[in-house]
Amino acid sequence: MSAEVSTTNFTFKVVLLGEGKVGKTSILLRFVHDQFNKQHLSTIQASFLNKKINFEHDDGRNCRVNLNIWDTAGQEMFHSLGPIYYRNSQGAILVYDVSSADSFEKIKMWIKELKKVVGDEIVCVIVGNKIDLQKEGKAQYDPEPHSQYAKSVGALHFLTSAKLNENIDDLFLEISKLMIKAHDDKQQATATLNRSNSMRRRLRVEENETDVNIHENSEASNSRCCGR
Ligand SMILES: Nc1nc2c(ncn2[C@@H]2O[C@H](COP(=O)(O)OP(=O)(O)OP(=O)(O)O)[C@@H](O)[C@H]2O)c(=O)[nH]1
Ligand SMILES: [Mg+2]
Repeated sequence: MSAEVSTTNFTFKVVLLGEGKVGKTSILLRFVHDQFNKQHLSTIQASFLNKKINFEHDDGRNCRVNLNIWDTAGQEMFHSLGPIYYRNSQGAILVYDVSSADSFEKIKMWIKELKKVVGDEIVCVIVGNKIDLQKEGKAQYDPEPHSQYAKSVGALHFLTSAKLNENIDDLFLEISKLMIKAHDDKQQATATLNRSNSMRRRLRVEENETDVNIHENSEASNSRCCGR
């Protein structure tokens, strides 16, 4: 007889951020449609795609995650639209191009902005894309300082190639696991807060009841004292 394992459903909003041409759209198209386009078509403002993934979590739960992934425009003129897309997101994927030092500097700026505007409410993953260029000898890339930086800001660091479909599925799987953890932690914190609030309320009620008892007792002793 096989025990039926229940599935836990989640829906998360994830936003792709980073400089123009780093490969945000390519990462999304590879993940959702398993496609790659050699041409660069600048994203205008933003667009989104959905994808559901199923997996067994490390804690044994069967999870079904509905990812609502927003692909934003990297061009500077669209930068001010960022908060519209990241404010209600549970996850942010910050993409740079491993062959462009400038694009990594842009990541630092995004991290600063996210920490300032949404704090620790959002799970951040930093992604160095186009690692195939290294293999082809078209880029010299040392990932170590970037990994160190990611660690220092509490973010995971991933190296991907949308072109060769390397690490793309893992990227979305890992960010999903982190968002589930953040969701669980938040629920636990709320439950603890509710428990301590109801405890405080009960203590207050008990204090009031004690007042009444004291009052009643003192009336009783008064009446005895006065002999009425
Ligand atoms: N070699 C290589 N090229 C890539 C990879 N990913 C994307 N590209 C190319 O890089 C260029 C830009 O890719 P996009 O996905 O359009 O970049 P983007 O970040 O969405 O750009 P914006 O929409 O302007 O912000 C395109 O020519 C892609 O074919 C990759 O992993 N390896
Ligand atoms: Mg794009």
